[in-house]
Amino acid sequence: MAKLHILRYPDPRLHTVAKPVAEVDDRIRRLIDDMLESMYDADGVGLAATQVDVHERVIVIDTSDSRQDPRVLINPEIIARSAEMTFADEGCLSVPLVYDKVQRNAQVTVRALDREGKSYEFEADGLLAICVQHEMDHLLGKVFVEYLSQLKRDRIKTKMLKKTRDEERA
Ligand code: GNR
Ligand code: NI
Repeated sequence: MAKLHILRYPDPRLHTVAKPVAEVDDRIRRLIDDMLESMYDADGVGLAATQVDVHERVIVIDTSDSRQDPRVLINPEIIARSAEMTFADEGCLSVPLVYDKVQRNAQVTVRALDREGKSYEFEADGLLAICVQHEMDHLLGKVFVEYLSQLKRDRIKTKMLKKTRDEERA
């Protein structure tokens, strides 16, 4: 397993639209293992392949308290959404130390392939529902800060560029 570098906003590669996975093979399983290691190492609840500069439709999620309940979503689709919405704070490993509220569907039904390439479905609510929608946005090249005002986004951009510069100096 290997820890992967996570792209930081405003890296333009975060706006790449991911392609569907054609075949769930050992290359994809290796990517999944590396993404899980990177997600756990960074204390994240989810990670999309886009964030590690791989532009294929692969997501890993673990919203459990035990941090021992990994979920793998390949070629995910949302097949149903609740009319009910939720408005909750989000963060992103590609936008460290920034948290702000985003509106999402409160419940979603998801269909995806697992690491064996088998199709499965699940219903999500709470943090899991938010996380699925946040990760699927990444696969479309969208970062959560794009839901915020232009003013907030500009401030976040400046803060991230400074943070990256400071880290490079250190
Ligand atoms: O670790 C993460 N926490 C989180 C909290 C609220 C809403 C969404 C998330 S996802 C984020 C990890 C990440 O950046 N995934 O793309
Ligand atoms: Ni994110």
